[in-house]
Amino acid sequence: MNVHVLGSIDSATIMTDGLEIRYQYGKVRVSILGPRIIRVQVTRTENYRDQESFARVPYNEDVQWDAFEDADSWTINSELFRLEIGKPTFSFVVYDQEENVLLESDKELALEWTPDGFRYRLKMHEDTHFYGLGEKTGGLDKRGRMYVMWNTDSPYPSIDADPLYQSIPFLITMTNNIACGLFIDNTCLSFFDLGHSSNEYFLFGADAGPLDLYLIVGPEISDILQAYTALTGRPLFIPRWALGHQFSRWTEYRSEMDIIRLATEFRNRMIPCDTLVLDIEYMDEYRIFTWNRRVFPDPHRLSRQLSEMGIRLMTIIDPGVKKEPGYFMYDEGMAHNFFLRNNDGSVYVGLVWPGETVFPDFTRAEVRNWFGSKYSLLSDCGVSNSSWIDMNEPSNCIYEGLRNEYSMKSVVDHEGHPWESQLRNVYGLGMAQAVFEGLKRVYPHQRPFVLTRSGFAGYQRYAATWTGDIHATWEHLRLSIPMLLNLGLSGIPICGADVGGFADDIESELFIRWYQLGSFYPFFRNHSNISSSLREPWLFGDEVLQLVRECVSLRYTLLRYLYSLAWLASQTGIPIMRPLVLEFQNDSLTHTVDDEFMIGSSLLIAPVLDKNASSRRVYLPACTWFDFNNNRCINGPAVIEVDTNLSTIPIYVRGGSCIPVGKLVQNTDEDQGDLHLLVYPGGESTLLLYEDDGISADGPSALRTIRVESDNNMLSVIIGVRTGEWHPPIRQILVEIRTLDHSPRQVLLDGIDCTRDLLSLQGRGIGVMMSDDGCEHHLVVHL
Ligand code: MIG
Repeated sequence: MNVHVLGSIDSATIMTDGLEIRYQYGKVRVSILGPRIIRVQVTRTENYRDQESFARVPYNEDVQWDAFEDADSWTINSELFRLEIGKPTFSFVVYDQEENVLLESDKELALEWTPDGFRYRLKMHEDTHFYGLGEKTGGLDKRGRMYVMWNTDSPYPSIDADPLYQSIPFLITMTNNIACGLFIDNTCLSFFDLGHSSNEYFLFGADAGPLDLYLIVGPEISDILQAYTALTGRPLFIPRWALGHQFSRWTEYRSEMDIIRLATEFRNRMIPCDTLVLDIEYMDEYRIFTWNRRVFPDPHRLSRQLSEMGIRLMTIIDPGVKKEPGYFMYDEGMAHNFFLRNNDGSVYVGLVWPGETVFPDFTRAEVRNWFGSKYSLLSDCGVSNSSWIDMNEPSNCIYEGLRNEYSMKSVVDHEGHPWESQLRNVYGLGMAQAVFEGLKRVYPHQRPFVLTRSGFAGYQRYAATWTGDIHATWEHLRLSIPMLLNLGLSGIPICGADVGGFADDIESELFIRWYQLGSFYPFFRNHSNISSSLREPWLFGDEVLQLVRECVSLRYTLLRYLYSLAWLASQTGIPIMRPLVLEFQNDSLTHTVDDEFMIGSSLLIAPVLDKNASSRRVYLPACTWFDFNNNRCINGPAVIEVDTNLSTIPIYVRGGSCIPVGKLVQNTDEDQGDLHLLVYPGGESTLLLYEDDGISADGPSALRTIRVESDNNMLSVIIGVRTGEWHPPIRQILVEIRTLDHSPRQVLLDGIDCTRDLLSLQGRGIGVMMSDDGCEHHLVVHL
């Protein structure tokens, strides 16, 4: 027993929000922050933290609890949990009120100090699964692996590369179907050994910095996500256009006509598209906030022409500023002392695209304000209210074959403390904040869209993300699913991977499979490397073009559903793209499924991930399912083998669902016409339909609840009253009840028999039309 860790107990005090225990060599503070959130801080010095948290937002919820002491433990009891603290080594056990153990530290050696940091050891059971940790390689379940949090540019990452671009030290554990969250609010290099070096324990720790833990009590994963995003901030609500299809490529543009031509192709070929994205070559020798005027003499004309075609322009911005007297960013930053400095007082100079580069210190509010205000230069050129921010790990020294990062060990923060160990991991978060807030000042009444490569826990407040420079391989296609699912389980609901893969050439079969999967990524962008084969969908032949058109079009018809889910994510932290375990937590067969996923609660997507596949296996959890493509009913739980050809995207609808769809449009600003509700029997559900103008930050919105209930004899749809001040254009509601293989006995709309007015929808089922007058409507179908 390692009694020297904290030593003997001096005193213990019960405070208004918890407990403080003073040991011979340190002290511990346990605070009950909310019904599900326990904060545990341990220190061997006077202060629990030297710095405010970068991840947190203010949070405090009332909670009733009481504490008891006996010879060698304390017990804190509240409505949702019981926490037992072992005195001698500061071990702890978290129970739910049914006596299930959620988390249990080792009794003998829970905490260990390392030279400047700590490690904590917790018990792992046979049935323990691990989720979260943000953007990581590996499967959905992280068990058996070891991960490090250290923001790193990882050009062309291998299939199990670690660390990657961002750090989210937030873990969800689940044992016997009961989940618990663990957030380590420490920005230094941290690690998670999840059964990599032991079969009985998992460990986490950090090289330096505070031991500041949050334990988040389940039992549901969704409870934990709501609490975690209450603590670290709800995800930004992106504008609707950001859910549209985007096309991007790192390439040397020859003239603005290259961009106009792309837009024209998308329109002529009827592939819906919302946004074209310019990568670093649009700048004047990589000077941020400038244009290469030889190629783009009049960016405003370009953006105007695009906007006439219903396409927005988005541009990349890197953090690094070219070191060049006379360049306004450099001169202004130098004049105000905005750049990171070395311990000898000189400005730190790195090597990035512009050559010698200096780095704004985004931890300072005045630097964020300055940087953010530069977005008026882009808005003046008609660039949309958005920014793609890259290289903000920060990436440094691209000339050393991209692999050798320059050390930034000599850098100190504004107060002279070492920067790299404490602040490297929040560089991307700070940049995202600067950009988000800058855009909000430039466009005060609109919601910005920021896409960042790097970040730390909490960056969901400011930005969406993509998974960096993955390869155009079948392995990376498959890997993108667990990566995005775990980002979603880490508070980042808006995420995607480069459709078509960033690096390498691509064959047409992989390309179409990637589009079919990518159509369901929350963030949906085709992007590729300067040296990869071209990715324009029309370069792969007519068949591929047609298939790309089909899956992109399907996404656009589902836009109302996706948009409501994006709104829901911004209110709750519950992701759009969900692992099956989030929806069916009690079904142990879902716990490791990561080649299928749900979109919301209603759609299960099982994309084809193998070359030359003529079928694929699909697991359908316990409920009624309908094949979206042919309405065939399948009763789960079931493992089915579904035949596939190049055009197949296996999609299953959960029985009892209502999916709001709309007319196919070519960009998301177009009106989608009548509100078309696809309703399925075989279960029940409640849908929250959110609508607004798609872009306003403070404009009117409308919300309605649509409730479906059904049994063998009856199906009812209750369309709740529309609340809020947003009004749709005059339109009808079409309720389409799919899958009915016979005419219903009777159909009542608001109590009136309308059996004879049913629309027959060419073998797809029946339809009922009503006016969308904002009032409540009841539809009852007697089968
Ligand atoms: O060192 O801006 O991940 O999406 O195209 C490469 C050029 C810098 C890395 C990004 C990638 C982008 C590329 N950037």
